[in-house]
Amino acid sequence: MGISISRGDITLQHVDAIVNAANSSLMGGGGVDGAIHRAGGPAILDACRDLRASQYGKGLPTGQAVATTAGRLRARWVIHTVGPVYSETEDRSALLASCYRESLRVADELGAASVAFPAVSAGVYRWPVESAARIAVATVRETATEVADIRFVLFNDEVYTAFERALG
Ligand code: AR6
Repeated sequence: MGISISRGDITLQHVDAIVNAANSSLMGGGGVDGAIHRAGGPAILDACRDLRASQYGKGLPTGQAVATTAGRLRARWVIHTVGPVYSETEDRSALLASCYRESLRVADELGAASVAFPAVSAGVYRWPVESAARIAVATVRETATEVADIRFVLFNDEVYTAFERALG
């Protein structure tokens, strides 16, 4: 397994699966979620609606992951995961780690050889960037997976630098 980082827009990645930092509703939102739905087109939202109408009637729980088509994106699949909202009074690190572990489990089920991750929870959900990067890198390193190429695609310098430090 190879882990790399790059700066930029995750929707432009040539990978088998792009991970989306979604919310439980799976109905889209801002940040990377908005960018993925915009670039991938309505097929992604249609697939999310189907999931809500079937096994995820109450939404996708925090820390879990589920795949849909990637629509018009170059990727074959989008893997939606729901990060925890950061809390100063409760340690939700295990839920954030679970997002990376579960996304890789879904990627293995799909047979994806390459996966791109954003910095889950590090935007609207306010997770401190250094901590988000440490949890992301440590969890991916600890997870047994068939995915050969794992990329963290970071949108700004601050997040990129934090991941660079976490990779060591
Ligand atoms: N490519 C890569 N990274 C991006 C992109 C992009 N195109 N756009 C933003 N980022 P966020 P969260 C970075 O807020 O904190 C949504 O409304 C961003 O700079 O997208 O998990 C959902 O619907 C940050 O570093 O996700 C949920 O309601 C990282 O992606 C909520 O936000 C994650 O920021 C989820 O919040």
